[in-house]
Amino acid sequence: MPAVDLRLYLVTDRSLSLGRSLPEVVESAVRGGVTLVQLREKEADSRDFYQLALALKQLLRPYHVPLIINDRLDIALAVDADGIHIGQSDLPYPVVRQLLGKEKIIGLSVESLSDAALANQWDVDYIAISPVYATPTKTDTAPALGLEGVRAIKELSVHPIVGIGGITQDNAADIIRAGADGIAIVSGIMSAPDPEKAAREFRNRIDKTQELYLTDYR
Ligand code: TZP
Ligand code: MG
Repeated sequence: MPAVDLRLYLVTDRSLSLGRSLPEVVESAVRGGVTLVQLREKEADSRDFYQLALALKQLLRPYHVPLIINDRLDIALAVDADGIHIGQSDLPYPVVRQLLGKEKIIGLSVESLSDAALANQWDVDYIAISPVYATPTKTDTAPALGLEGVRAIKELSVHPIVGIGGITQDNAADIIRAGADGIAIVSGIMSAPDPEKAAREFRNRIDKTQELYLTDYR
């Protein structure tokens, strides 16, 4: 299984990019310290999604930042992406693993403690706690799990964990302190006036918190 750096995970949404192109925002964010990028474009048709995926793959290669495709196994295969992110209503994990192979990253959204417990039987590369907080970016979510949910899932899960949903500069450190290995952000970077600066600020908060955390337990 590939090791994956979850510290700052950018999840895209062109509708929130304030008219800027996706490659422009993504490159800026990566310069600021994003460690992983997920192409998640719910309105894109297949051709559009494919072209965007190819463009991001080329853009990210020199930065050694992996490209993850949301949900669309066909697109992940077509562009030889680094991995895929699936949710509880997408293709079942074992099917996706079989089709994509051992070398690719597969992330799975968990919406409850029981989803997280079930995921322990699979060799997923990470789980995403979804959502940590309610967010206008995605309203058809399960109830927010909060910091309590992050702590409880950290306790029971054998997998690396990222939190998603309503994460801002103000609460980012809390999610890491609750046990997450990283945070996944849509609007906090996509809609930032300066995505590079926003990403750098998130990274500083994450890195500082992880350092303190390690010091505490050494
Ligand atoms: N899955 C759960 S919440 C969410 C997704 C894709 C959206 C998170 O967006 P934001 O703007 O970072 O709250
Ligand atoms: Mg999905």
